[in-house]
Amino acid sequence: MNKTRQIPIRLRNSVTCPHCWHDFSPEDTVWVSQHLDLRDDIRLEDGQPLRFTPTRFTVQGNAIDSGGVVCEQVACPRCHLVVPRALFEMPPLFVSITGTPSCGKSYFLAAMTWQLRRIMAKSFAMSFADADPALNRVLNSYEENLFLNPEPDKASKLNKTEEGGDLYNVVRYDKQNVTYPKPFLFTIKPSEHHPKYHQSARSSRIISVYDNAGESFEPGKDSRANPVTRHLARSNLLMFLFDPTQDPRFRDTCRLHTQDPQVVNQPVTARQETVIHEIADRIRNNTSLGQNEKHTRPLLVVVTKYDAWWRMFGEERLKEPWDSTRQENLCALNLSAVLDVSRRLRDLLWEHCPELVSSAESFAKQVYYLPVSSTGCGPESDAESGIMKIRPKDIRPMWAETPLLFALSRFDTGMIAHSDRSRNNTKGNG
Ligand SMILES: Nc1nc2c(ncn2[C@@H]2O[C@H](COP(=O)(O)OP(=O)(O)OP(=O)(O)O)[C@@H](O)[C@H]2O)c(=O)[nH]1
Ligand SMILES: [Mg+2]
Ligand SMILES: [Zn+2]
Repeated sequence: MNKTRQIPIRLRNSVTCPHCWHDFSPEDTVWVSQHLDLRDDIRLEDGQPLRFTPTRFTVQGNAIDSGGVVCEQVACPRCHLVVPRALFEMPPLFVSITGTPSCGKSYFLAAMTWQLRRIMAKSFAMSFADADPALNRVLNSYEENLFLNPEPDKASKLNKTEEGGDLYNVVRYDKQNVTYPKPFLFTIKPSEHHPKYHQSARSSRIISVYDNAGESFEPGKDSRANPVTRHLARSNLLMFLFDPTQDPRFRDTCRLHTQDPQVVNQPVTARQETVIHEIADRIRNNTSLGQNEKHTRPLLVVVTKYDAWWRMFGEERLKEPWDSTRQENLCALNLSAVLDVSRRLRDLLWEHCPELVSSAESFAKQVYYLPVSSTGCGPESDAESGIMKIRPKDIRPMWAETPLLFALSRFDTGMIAHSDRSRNNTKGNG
């Protein structure tokens, strides 16, 4: 029987594994056995179900394992890790979130996905959903901790991202173990009342994003056995998170205007532009990008913890950068407003840390600067332990969704409507 017929209808010619980034043809997909005796897969930790190339299928197209049990999960033929079926139908969009330790990557990831689930549906007639809730379990627990916490008055925190453990899969190749970061996968599709709903097959995307530890961007931390940031080479969208509270020049200027312990009590200082140099090196080493060429994919410099440094920039709360259109429940992203903020933020960064702007712009052709506050307020520092926590009831993110919305609108599917500065003149889908 022809294997390609068994996986969903409009198959893509090639699929990229979000775990090991191997490109494979759908017909090479392996399936995950269900029969309890079929255990101890060669690549995975002991006890994991065997992966197999099927010869028998049900009429619905699911494989039958050698124990006669119907199977539903499919996996990558190289690393044997489970991949969602949506990958066979939708083009992937790899997003890399980079930055020094404690610059705010995990909080940003949680706030971004939480906001996008609601805003995409309510304002842009798009759905943003887990491609596979089991794969997104850790990120979902971050969101629940911050935004659905049953004890909203009790100070809480997200744990520091470790360089090993729960966020990684270990795969055995002959005698070598390789550690891959677990991807978080989301599908983006137009919903029924979107004007381009009929084009959804062409415009849907599967987003693959990772939560790396900041230490993984230090020199020497990515290797053959530990390719934890290899997504950089595949990345369609690079986000570099710059944390002004780690910069003494920013701290000196905003110290008088904030109680944030990251500014006043326990400052962490980091040479953050070194991360840009490191990601540039890794991308050059793993792609055909020459030493003197600029990267052609967009680089977003996401400037985190806006709540701590807003006085250096403007209003206390950033306004939502989208306007309503004539169509109910469909907004248009105001690109001019976003670009204006980007220009003003570039000026501020140029004044205080020109080496950062220069590193970003000498690496990538298109660089944009976007302020974000994942929490909308600063954490409190525990008097004894110094651990920083925040009360879930106080959390009100600002612009956490904007970097991805902006990138989708400007560089990708055309599914996010956009408008110009006049706010009446709507282009795109509006
Ligand atoms: N004021 C303020 N603090 C924030 C914000 N987002 C995160 N933080 C604080 O920044 C600290 C680090 O945040 P994380 O998201 O864990 O940082 P990370 O980049 O994931 O760090 P690693 O996992 O070590 O790489 C925490 O103590 C948060 O309370 C924000 O929007 N505003
Ligand atoms: Mg983290
Ligand atoms: Zn793989």
